[in-house]
Amino acid sequence: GGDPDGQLAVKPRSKPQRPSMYKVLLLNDDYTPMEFVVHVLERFFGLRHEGAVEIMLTVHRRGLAVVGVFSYEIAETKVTQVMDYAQQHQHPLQCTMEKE
Ligand code: NFA
Repeated sequence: GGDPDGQLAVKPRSKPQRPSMYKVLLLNDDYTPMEFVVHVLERFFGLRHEGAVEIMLTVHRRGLAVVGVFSYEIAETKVTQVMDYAQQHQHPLQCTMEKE
């Protein structure tokens, strides 16, 4: 026949979509030490010290900040790592994600 492997049988109905990206957000609280937040940003987000201080201060002053934008799986891993690490150190630091 004219289509031996069947690859022409179905017309694509939508363009291939880029993978959705997710913002990872850090939230302010009254108790987590500033130095701990800086450490978290360095450890889990690979930020330089100066950049980590800047983002920490943005969270402190504005209530939250975007720490980075990642694929779903990477964003979820970051959130879990930060939440587990904060809990291990008994700090109430909150980290969450939202679709960009
Ligand atoms: N607001 C916290 C403090 O004054 C510091 C903090 C910054 C906590 C960013 C959480 C996120 N110790």
